Amino acid sequence: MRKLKFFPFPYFIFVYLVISFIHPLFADESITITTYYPSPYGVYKELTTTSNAYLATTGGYVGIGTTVPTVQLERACPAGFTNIKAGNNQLGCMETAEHGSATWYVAVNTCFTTYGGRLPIYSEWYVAMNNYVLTDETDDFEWLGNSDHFGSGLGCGEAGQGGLTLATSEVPDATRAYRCWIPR
Ligand SMILES: [Ca+2]
Repeated sequence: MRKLKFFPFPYFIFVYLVISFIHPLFADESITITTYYPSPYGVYKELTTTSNAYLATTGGYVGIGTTVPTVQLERACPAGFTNIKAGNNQLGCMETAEHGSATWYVAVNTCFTTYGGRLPIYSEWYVAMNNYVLTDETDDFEWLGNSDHFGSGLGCGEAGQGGLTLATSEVPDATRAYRCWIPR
């Protein structure tokens, strides 16, 4: 009977080590975590759902661009804007300071190209001025986004000269101050 010329044990260790090294290079890892109350806290760098997503379903708030939301769904406002919110709802972001005079066309286009926003309609402008302290609220007329249709004496909305409740309309080629509005 032939004698075994090598001891097999080290050979299997070597194969095991090679497989252990190669396996993670080609394998996808899929981990499903099911948690029950109380659920753990977690911070994720990136999170993707391929189907439904449910957030803050039993209370709490959802923040986008903020870690301190105070209403059900809140987007952070850019610098220079005031967050307009009440009653667990964010209405939008109103520019805190007005722009210098420009035509209605320039005002509308500037708000869109700069912020992706628009001019506020009168109700948005009014509640922002009436509930928050913004600059130059009643020093002059500011363009509004409502009454956009021009013709037969109608014009683009304007408000703010001498009081919050003074609103009228003006032809869009006139020049007025304005501030931009970003809906939530
Ligand atoms: Ca003003």
